[in-house]
Amino acid sequence: MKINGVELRRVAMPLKAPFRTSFGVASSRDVLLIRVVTADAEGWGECVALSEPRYNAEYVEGAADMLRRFLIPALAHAERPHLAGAAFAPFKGHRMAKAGLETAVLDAWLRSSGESLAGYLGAEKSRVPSGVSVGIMETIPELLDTVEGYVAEGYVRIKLKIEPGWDLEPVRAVRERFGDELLLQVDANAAYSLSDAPGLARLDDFGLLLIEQPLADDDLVQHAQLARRLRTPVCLDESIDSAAQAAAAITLGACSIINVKPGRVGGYLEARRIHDLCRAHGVPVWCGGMMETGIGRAANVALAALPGFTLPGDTSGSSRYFATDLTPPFELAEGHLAVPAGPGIGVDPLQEVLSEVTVSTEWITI
Ligand code: OSB
Ligand code: MG
Repeated sequence: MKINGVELRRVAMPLKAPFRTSFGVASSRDVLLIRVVTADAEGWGECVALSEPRYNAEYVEGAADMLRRFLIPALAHAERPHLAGAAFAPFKGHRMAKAGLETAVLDAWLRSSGESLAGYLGAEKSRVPSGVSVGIMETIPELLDTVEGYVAEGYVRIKLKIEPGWDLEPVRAVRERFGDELLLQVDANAAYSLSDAPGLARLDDFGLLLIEQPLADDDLVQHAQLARRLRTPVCLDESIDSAAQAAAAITLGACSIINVKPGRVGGYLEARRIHDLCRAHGVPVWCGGMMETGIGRAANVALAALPGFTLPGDTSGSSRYFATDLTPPFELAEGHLAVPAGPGIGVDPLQEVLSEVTVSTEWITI
């Protein structure tokens, strides 16, 4: 597969409402799209780095620099998707940049052979259950109204963002209002320390599915210590950036569930390795999200259809974040999203929407 060149495209997607986490608040999504052009197909990838390095070390402008300076030139030696990882390996880190480019190459390659990403990855489902991530709010009534809206839309699982001072009360209020049957979990984005263990143990009474990333990204040992002090299962997000790290976390007992985000781990092929590893160890996985547009969402939904994804993911409908998505919108049907079945990621950007939200484009010849 001869690659002619790669387009980097920055798009500005306004969010329907500000989204607050323990690491910051976002009111628009600054997205880097990657389009790989070959003689017989083109492929799309979405780099999920955020504008600022607050979730992890990557950020959009840094990813764009990494792509133009190192990763796109390295593609000259790796024009098949399964060779891209090896071509990128000499360059440390920057997994979100690598993932975006690898996905675009994979999409172009699959489109030229007519195979779907879901089929290629080994998906066994034609639809996946939808969970939704709910930001930190000013007040409990505001939170309850928001959750009520999502429950009415059919979301099958609610995730509450938490931080010190916004944890026990919101969880208690949501449990009281929506009952014990609601699948409920929390995500701290590394906002706590081990000395908060007694407070976090008070969440044990609420029957949560899991607590996601309570402690610092780089502290597997303390996560293992915390996990022994909680009945709520510990799930890792930020800490897991590779299959090797997933193996270490499982071995240490740092988590019993893993949130798989393809961008965070360097792409869909590494994400599948983590899936395979976790499945072999009986560790449930679910597909996380990074507020993707339809481009990234399509690929996430394909991954979430693999058999080891036994918990609902943050695979929400397009309308969770965007009034107008870049692709035909993903919409919930009985709390599920349909897995795209067309070639590659199975969706195309709507040209009119795309040009409206595009901030800049850059063409890099290989
Ligand atoms: O920690 O899972 C996270 C969004 C941005 C960065 C990190 C996270 C999130 C979410 C929302 O929780 C996921 C989504 O709905 O796409
Ligand atoms: Mg998370």
